[in-house]
Amino acid sequence: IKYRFFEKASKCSKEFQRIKNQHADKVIAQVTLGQVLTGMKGIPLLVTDTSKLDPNEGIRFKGYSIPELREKLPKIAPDGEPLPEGLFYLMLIGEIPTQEDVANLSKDFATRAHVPQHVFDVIDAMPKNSRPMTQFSAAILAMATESIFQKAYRAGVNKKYYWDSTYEDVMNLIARLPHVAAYIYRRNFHNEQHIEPNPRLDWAGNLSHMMGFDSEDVKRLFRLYMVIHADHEGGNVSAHTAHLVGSALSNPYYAYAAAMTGLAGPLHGFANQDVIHWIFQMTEDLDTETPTDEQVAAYIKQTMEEGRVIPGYGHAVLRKTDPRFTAQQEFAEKYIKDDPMINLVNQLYRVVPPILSNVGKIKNPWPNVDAFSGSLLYHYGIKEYTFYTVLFGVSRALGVLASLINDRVYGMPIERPTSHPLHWYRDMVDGD
Ligand code: AMX
Repeated sequence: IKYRFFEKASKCSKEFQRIKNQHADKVIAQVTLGQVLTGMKGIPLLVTDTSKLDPNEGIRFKGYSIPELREKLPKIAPDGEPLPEGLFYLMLIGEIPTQEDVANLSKDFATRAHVPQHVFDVIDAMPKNSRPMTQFSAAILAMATESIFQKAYRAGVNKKYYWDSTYEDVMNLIARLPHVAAYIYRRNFHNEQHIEPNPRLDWAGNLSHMMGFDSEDVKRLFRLYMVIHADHEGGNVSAHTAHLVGSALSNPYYAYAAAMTGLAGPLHGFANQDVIHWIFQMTEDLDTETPTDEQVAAYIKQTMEEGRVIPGYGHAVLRKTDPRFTAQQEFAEKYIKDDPMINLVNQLYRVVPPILSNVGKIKNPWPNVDAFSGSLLYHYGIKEYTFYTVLFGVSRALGVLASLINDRVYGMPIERPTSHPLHWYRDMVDGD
């Protein structure tokens, strides 16, 4: 896989260098002050090849939509969900893998999956009430002792080979994340009764196993979950952070630990736990498990009047229902009959969008991926919702770290936009 990847990526690298050298003066966009002051939305500033987000259609990975991935990527059982290893292969190499390619990748991850003891020691040294994402980010940082890139850099490797040791770090890191995540889960919620990995299982199946869920139902959900959370082009907080930190030639462990501290924010990956927390607060405050649409509508309005957002709704880029939401909804319809939490999530889908639309300023009233994911986990007995963002974090490694290897093959420079004090912008509009 490594050399198949390099063969493809080096062609793109030549394109990158040619465009950079021959067309650097070409103007490709105008920047408005509004864009600068609202989070740089819509400015084409990054090169990311793994996936592309369309505001109306949603994410495509190397051109494939989520329904297409569910149909075309290799699966363990013909009617099951695609293996995330296959998506990783697709993002790296640009082709749908064969069953054999995916089996080889699963084996490769299994052979790299050993987590050094000091990483578990670092986790164990933290108070049990530290947030799971705090433990997860710290554990990834602690794993930087293993960085092959860092050793190669110190030994003076030529910059054209940076990609090689980055690839090794990325493969090792992805292989080890499920064990780290499961360790945190069992430590916090199952009395430190840890479960060893099973090297015969696929990457997502093994995560489910180590968390203590050996049913095919949960493994199937985890495969879907890991596929749909893997990437969302380059500008989201976790992907952009990994790219930015990586652009300083920080090793992949540093870059990914930083990305995870971004994912831990409520406007990003923390939203998946916030959704369940908010639903619980609502049913408690309304004193009913089955509120009417009118009660729910009033609660939504009250939340916004308190200056809070409705978690799981809205998006910086998307302008329609997130296809990742729809994929999970279809999964629930197929496999789950009448679950109270899922019923509430579906009720919110009916009630929230018209209210958010009426506010006027909210650009996207539709649900994002986080509106659904917690209810599925909850249904299968993973009720400890403070852990949910860690699962998002395991998955996001696939796309973000595939991009980091690309960055190194392309020889991307350090990222360094310009900043100005507020008066500079004021003078631009008011004169001095
Ligand atoms: N509830 C209430 N208000 C919302 C809202 C929501 N779900 N979504 C947007 N708004 C508000 C914003 O806070 C902003 O208010 P302000 O002008 O007073 O600051 C205004 O509407 C305009 O925001 P926007 O341009 O539509 O969105 P954005 O690009 O600034 O933010 C996002 C996008 C996702 C942060 C926002 O929609 C939000 O906070 N949603 C809830 C949290 C959430 O679900 N995050 C997960 C996103 C997906 C992910 O990364 N995992």
